[in-house]
Amino acid sequence: MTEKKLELYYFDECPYCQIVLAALKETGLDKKVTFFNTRKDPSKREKLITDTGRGTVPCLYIDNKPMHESRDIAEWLHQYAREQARN
Ligand SMILES: N[C@@H](CCC(=O)N[C@@H](CS)C(=O)NCC(=O)O)C(=O)O
Repeated sequence: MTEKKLELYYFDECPYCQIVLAALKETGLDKKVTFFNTRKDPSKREKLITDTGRGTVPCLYIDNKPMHESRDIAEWLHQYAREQARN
């Protein structure tokens, strides 16, 4: 299975982002993700709103397709890590 491009829009103070950051660490996928801090770089928040109509984080772009909701993202990360481990 080919690797997907993963980009996380987040900021540290957000508890929902911490759920996703924990999942990234648990799966080791933190080394595969490009991080964009929307508080440090407001242009990324603008991009998020343009792309999705929502400025909330976390948002994980999977091959340029945005996914919101921390629990959905964490679940997807665990599933993806399992698939990657099988190959
Ligand atoms: N249900 C969402 C909640 C996300 C959320 O409310 N994030 C807050 C930060 S903790 C946010 O982005 N608020 C808008 C803002 O700060 O601009 C999830 O679980 O991911």
